Amino acid sequence: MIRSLVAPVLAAGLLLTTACTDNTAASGDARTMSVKASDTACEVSSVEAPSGTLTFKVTNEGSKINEFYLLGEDGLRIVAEVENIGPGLTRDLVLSAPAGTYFTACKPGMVGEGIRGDFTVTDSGEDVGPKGEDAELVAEADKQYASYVRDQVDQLVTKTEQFATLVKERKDDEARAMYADARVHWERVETVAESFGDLDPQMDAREADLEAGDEFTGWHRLEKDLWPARAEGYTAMTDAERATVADKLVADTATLYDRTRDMTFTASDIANGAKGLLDEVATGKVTGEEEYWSRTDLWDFQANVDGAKVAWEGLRPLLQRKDSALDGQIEKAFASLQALLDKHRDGEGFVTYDKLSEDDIKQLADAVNTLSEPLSKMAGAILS
Ligand SMILES: [Cu+2]
Repeated sequence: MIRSLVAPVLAAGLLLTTACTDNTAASGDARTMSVKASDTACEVSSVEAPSGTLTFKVTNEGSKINEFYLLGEDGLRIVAEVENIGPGLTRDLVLSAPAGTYFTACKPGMVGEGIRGDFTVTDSGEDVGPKGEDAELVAEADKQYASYVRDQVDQLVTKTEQFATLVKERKDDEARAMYADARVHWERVETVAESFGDLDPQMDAREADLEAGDEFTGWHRLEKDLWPARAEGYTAMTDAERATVADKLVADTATLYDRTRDMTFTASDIANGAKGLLDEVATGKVTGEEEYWSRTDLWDFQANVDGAKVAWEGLRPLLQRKDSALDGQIEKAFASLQALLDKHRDGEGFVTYDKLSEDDIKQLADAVNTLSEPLSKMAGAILS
């Protein structure tokens, strides 16, 4: 779905940037911004910071759930974000940012372009990169995560092509049978896929999140046509409409494939991505909104958790050096969440969302929050 993000590095020039700095006390102030987010405003305490580890302390003073983004120069690429900030809450976004031009954005009510502002990261000239053994551990985590991303997108390409063919040939039973399984590969790397601002709305937008004038394409468009039962007064797609949407999905997936071949990830990217995946679960999957028509939300839920877990596992050697207690907390919370999810397994997959009781949903939501809490501290811990 359309929210969230990791901070993959797109430009070759960014590859040398770093994931780690220190001196939060000494030079920390200039790198710590407070953000007052309300339903109508997004006040960032400074429009500039020196390159290095930045902290945005985002306080939601409004009445709607809010999100905060740092966007790249193109206004599309999500460098890092924190979402699901309830009224009255403060959440930190910690990331390592190279010099460059950015935008800040708050998104009250989690819709629209957001309330944007300019933000500049100046070149501090400091060698803020991880050093010695830390640098080796980050390099190893990057290697692991990048290969995971490539592998998942590889599988996504194959399954999306098969799915698209079934849809076009109107082999609907077979298409329905493979829908959730194909999407797993998208959801495992969802924050990376979403970091390309253009692809996510085309491929994974949910109808409920569209705004006037937006075209409804991608996975969920086809999902609705395959499972129209909850769609009142629905007009089925024609063969031509199906072909257009299916072909576009295949083409967009091919673009995603190309863009993920040479991606590299900083420790900040990986850590914020793990948290972003959990945010995805909290805002879309546990609520049953993601797969409104097919009710296959638990497949996506598991896939987001899988992706977050892989990200954490890659960073563990570093996290254990920095904060082994936090690592232990994360480990425990992953295990509890998984045990709970396992209760809802059915054959190769899961029960559909409508089979969950209110109590089941509450338990799952609590377990997600219990994991989100320490996971949201991981970036800060490893960048310290
Ligand atoms: Cu999604």
